[in-house]
Amino acid sequence: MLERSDLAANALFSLHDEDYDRPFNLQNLNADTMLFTGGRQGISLNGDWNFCVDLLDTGLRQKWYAMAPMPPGERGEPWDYDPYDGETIPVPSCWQMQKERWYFFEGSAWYTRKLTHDLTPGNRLFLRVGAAQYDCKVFLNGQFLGNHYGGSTPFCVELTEALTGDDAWLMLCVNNRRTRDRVPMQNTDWFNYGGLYREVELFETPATLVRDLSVSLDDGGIRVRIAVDGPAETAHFRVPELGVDAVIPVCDGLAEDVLPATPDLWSPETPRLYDVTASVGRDEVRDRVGFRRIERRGTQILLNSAPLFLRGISVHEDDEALGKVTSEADLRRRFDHARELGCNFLRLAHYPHHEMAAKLADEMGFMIWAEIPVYWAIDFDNPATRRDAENQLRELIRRDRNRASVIIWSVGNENPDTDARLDFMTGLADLARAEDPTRLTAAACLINHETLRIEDRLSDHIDVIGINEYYGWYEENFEDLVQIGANSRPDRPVVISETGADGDHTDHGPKTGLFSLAYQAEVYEKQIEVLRRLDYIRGISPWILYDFRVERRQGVFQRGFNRKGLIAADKQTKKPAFQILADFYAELRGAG
Ligand code: GCB
Repeated sequence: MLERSDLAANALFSLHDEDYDRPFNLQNLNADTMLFTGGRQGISLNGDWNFCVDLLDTGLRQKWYAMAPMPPGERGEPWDYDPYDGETIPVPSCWQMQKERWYFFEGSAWYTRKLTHDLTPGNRLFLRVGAAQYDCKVFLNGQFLGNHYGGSTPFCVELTEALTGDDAWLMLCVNNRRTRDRVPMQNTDWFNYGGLYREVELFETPATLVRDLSVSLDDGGIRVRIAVDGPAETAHFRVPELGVDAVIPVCDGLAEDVLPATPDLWSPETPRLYDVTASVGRDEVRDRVGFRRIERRGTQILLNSAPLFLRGISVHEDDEALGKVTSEADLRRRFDHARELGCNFLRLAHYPHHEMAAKLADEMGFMIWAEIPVYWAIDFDNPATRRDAENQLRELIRRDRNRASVIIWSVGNENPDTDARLDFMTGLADLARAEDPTRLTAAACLINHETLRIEDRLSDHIDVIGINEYYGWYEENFEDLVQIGANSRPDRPVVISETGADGDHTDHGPKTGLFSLAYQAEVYEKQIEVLRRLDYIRGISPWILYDFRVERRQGVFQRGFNRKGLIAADKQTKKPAFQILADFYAELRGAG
């Protein structure tokens, strides 16, 4: 803070304090503080917030969050930033997409807005941030309430106690710097957007509330688990269409039971959903849930006991104009394109996508591979990094585990096979199973292109082995794919989690050879020809539905984009390879 009494000394101290971040990096806003928000009436905090980028972290050093609103004329000291005036930014948004001068900005940025909420006495108030890339520190009226790590999962913080007086000011400091200890680390093949890029909301609840609700199919019927915050003797659970209406005792904050019921099963062909309600005292939450069984048996993946081939497509959360900001219309267009391709499956790469994605997939009948960004190099030896990855996985699972569409939790992508990585990632696979025993685990594993084998010790610890192979692009001989199967003899299902080639559809694009649309189409044709002979493959999710923005692709045909999309970054222009894959999937559907 710009201490009136001793400004010069404080300024000097703050310049020399390299541990300024430590008190603000508690990561106490985590999976354990999440709030189930289904059916709750939120109060949107979307819209314009005061905004300032802060490359040098001056705000944390000087304590900008502690500067109470004051007219400029009354200030006894020079402020280096005025949180209550000046530039604004819309929430949700990625700052890169707002102003050209923020395009490559990586660092902290301050978001400030006034809260005018009339809290009913005895009630509680929670702030929920849909996602903030990557570290988000929360201050209310100058008081630090905690921070959250991880750029793609939601978090909640209770404001009740700190909400004093009529003029409450909320300040969030969001930092997207790429650092060695984060997940992902410095290097990725997608753009490092920054900011509050998903919805920000307030939720008011009674003193005793449903903290969490999980519902799944069980042998005896429906398993329900209600986590209760506050004193309560019983919880009430209902699925009217199934005649389920149960009062369940609460013991140590948990109400758990298996209730007899025989729901119609969810599948992509019949995406049947049921309304469920859980209440405790005056608090009630709701969800729409599908019931289905997903298993691996030998080398097969079974949905509701029937073997399955995953006709998939990979997709990033990226938009030419909006960056990572997603809307329902954008997601519906995505699923419409997937339907046009003939897909029954999407890989949501390489981090948790907007929660609406799995909700729409539930409704529209698509299966989903959901993933956390344990991508390429990660500081696998660092216990703090491991805690962060585990928390991101927990948050993803707790957010989406009522979604029938989600069949796979993937714990990582193309990581080097070291002892530290094996320990880290088997830990994640175990955690996924412990949090949610009803789904399959997966990862994109490694192929040794010299010995032509799947060679990755992690593959023994997950249910589905993903392989990313780029024959025709990074590798040459398509026939190797046949050999890889013969040499590896996998004992569990293998899915080609990526394959593809770049195709530049613009006027700059070449007519033949690498980066031409013709070449991309040819790669798809050859892939498909070989695929017909691969009996060890249980599904594919080619790379990728849309071209996407990325810093590391600066070739003449890339110009800041990965152009392996079947559709260009405008999300309209289809490349010829689109139809080739669509024809193949039509053929598979006919055969299946
Ligand atoms: C991969 C990565 C993916 C890249 C892709 C590519 O193997 O998993 O993130 O974007 O290759 O285009 O090189």
